[in-house]
Amino acid sequence: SIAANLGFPRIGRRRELKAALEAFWAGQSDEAVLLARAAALRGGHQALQGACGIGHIPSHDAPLYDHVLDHATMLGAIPAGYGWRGEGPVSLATSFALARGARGSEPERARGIAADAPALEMTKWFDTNYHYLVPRLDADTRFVLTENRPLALYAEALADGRRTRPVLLGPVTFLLLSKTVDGSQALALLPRLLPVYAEILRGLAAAGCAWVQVDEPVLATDLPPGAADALRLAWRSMAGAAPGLNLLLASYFGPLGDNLELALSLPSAGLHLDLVRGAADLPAVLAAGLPRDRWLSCGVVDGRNVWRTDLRGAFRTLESVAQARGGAGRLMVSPSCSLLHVPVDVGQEDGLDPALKRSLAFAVQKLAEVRALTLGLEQGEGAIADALGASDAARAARKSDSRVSDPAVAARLAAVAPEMLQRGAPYARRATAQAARLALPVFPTTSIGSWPQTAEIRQARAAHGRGTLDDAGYDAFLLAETEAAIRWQEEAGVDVLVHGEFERNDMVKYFGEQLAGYAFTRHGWVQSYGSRCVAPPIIWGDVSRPAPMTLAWWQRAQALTARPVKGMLTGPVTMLHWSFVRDDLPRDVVCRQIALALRDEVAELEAAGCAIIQIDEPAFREGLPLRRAEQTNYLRWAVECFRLSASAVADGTQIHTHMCYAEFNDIIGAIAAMDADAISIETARSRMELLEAFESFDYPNAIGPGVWDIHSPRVPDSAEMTALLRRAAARIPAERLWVNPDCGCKTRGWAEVRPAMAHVVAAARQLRAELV
Ligand code: THG
Ligand code: ZN
Repeated sequence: SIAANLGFPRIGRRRELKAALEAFWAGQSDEAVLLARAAALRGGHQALQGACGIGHIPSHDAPLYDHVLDHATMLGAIPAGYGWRGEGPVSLATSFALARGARGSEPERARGIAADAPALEMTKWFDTNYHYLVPRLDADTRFVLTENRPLALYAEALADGRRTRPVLLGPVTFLLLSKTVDGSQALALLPRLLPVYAEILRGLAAAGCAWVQVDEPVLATDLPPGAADALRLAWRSMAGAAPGLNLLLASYFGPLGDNLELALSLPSAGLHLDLVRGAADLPAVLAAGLPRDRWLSCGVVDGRNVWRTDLRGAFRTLESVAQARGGAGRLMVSPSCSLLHVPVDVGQEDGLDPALKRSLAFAVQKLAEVRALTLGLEQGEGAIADALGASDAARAARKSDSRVSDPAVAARLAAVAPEMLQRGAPYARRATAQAARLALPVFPTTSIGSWPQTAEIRQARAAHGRGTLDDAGYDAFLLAETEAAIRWQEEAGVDVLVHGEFERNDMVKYFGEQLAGYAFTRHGWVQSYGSRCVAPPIIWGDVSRPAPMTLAWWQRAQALTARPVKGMLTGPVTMLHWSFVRDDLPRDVVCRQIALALRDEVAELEAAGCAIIQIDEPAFREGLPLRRAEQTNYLRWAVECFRLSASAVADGTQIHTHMCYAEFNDIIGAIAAMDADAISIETARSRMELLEAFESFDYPNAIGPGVWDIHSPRVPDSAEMTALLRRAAARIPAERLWVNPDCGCKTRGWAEVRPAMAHVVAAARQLRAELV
């Protein structure tokens, strides 16, 4: 049996890739330096995996920015305007213009990149918090191999003495993740795509490469029409292209389920199964009898979470597989998916509680687990008795840790009654009470919550963290920023103000730090997109709220103005999705614990006089399970958790929520069921196309469709915003329409925010005038 890995974190244990990229973009290094740094990093990572005892080390798994972008540029799937001339290698300038939008720089002009070329759209990679760039295709797209990068990287590793297993995004998954701009069927391009795959695979075979990992995670989803046939065609073609080459078909993130037979029927030398999320597949795979001459890669180590593996349980699973197959031959032991989704090494976390630290495994520790399990298969259980014992001990310690379970939290959860999920009155009566209390104009204006996190704010936060700025100095600085923001909003004529969230950085971190049951890492970074990372907190115990979290800042802001200032909270579902969650409780139970903690905060804000409380749920949609059959259940408990957090208030208190990313159409019913009095959503980029959802579904409460796309530095004029607003007003009754940007403004600068918010207010005033 072979110890294998499917992908290693690219960013580096100290985010070396981030530093290299950002230095290059800032003009502080050149292309040669960037490429050398990236090569050193991947060489180091491969050596590290070798030292962990991994036999099949992945290569071509460490793109500079994003693997889907790299795949598209390798295939020549590059829209016009990005400076690529239709053949040959793609320049870094072109790749980065696709990733980040053109900057109008000299190297861009020299290559003919249009100064206003926008970035490709970003979207979430399956149900993870990683964003990939969406390739743009149309019926005329022609694929050419611009450069055989898997081959180049295989050769690079070989020159270092390592035989690696290149990773290749599968053709059907690639097409299904792409977007056609002309409404044509992406899968129709498959026949044009397959010769390029054949060329890549032949090149690898000729170089002596033994195995290629071809990722088709669409097999873990409900396949759209035509996908099964496309997979059959693609795999027949790939298997025939280089008969000596072993292809490992890799699916992950869930069971194959009804795609199992299809996956087994595809001509691959091996099949990788996610046995963490897809354990349900195993009996059927063994019963169906994957032919003995084919390899089975058992993904028994969780690549999506940070907990130590139950090594004994995983070993039992592997033994049962070996027994069913008549021996441990042709077995691979692997993480369930690429380790992209976990941090690099828990060894560098010196600030963590020691007991918690012993329960954790990041990428390096997970590979050691993979190695131990492989050794056990080869040499028998006795050979890994120490590792199994240590795993048992860590599990037992976690189970008996008195800090993990809080009886008061369990008791509160058990006492949740149905009426706690219900506001006192239906929306219409609440709206009347709120109108009387708030006396807002028609088409009220507001913003989503955050104002720019300027360089000064980041510097002050860093200085405070280092200890060079004391608590009082930092606090005075934040208060001055907040006061300036309040004064400016009043002058701009905004109706419902926000304090600006200058005291927060990542909101999940901000709230998690104030809740019991959460822990934080120092270096636990996970790539979010490009050079941007998040350090997800770890929920390791029952969650409760020892003290108010946002009350003081809301009170200080409200004291500065007679206009209403919103209370700003992050909702329970988002707090869950953007954390590493304990695996000893169902996710919905953890979510309900968070909801109860937030419910107390909501009640406390209300008691202090806060009339409008916003509970953001930007990750509500991304948490949707990949399979339709599981979506209903998720939506039920996710809606319940939101309502549990929001429903303790009186009719006259207004609850807002906010969601990022479009594509709500399929869950609009659930969004309505959240029963927030008002919701603000992203629509500006899609020019109100989102409102189509509201044609077939009568959204009952108030809604603020964004009129300004804050994701772009462009500041639209007020006429443009007025036009969007008129379109919205044609669908949504005036008394239920809010006017706002489409997301928080923390990534924008004041130079854009000031004029843009003035235009937002002008657009609302224009519509008020037209109404009269
Ligand atoms: N928080 C968390 N997850 C998220 C978001 C978030 N996922 C989706 C979306 N928002 C991702 N967006 C970003 C935007 C900016 C950054 C990361 C994700 C970012 N990160 C800093 C960096 O990499 O330099 C580090 C942040 C820090 O120092 O805390 O800029 O908002 N959990
Ligand atoms: Zn948003």
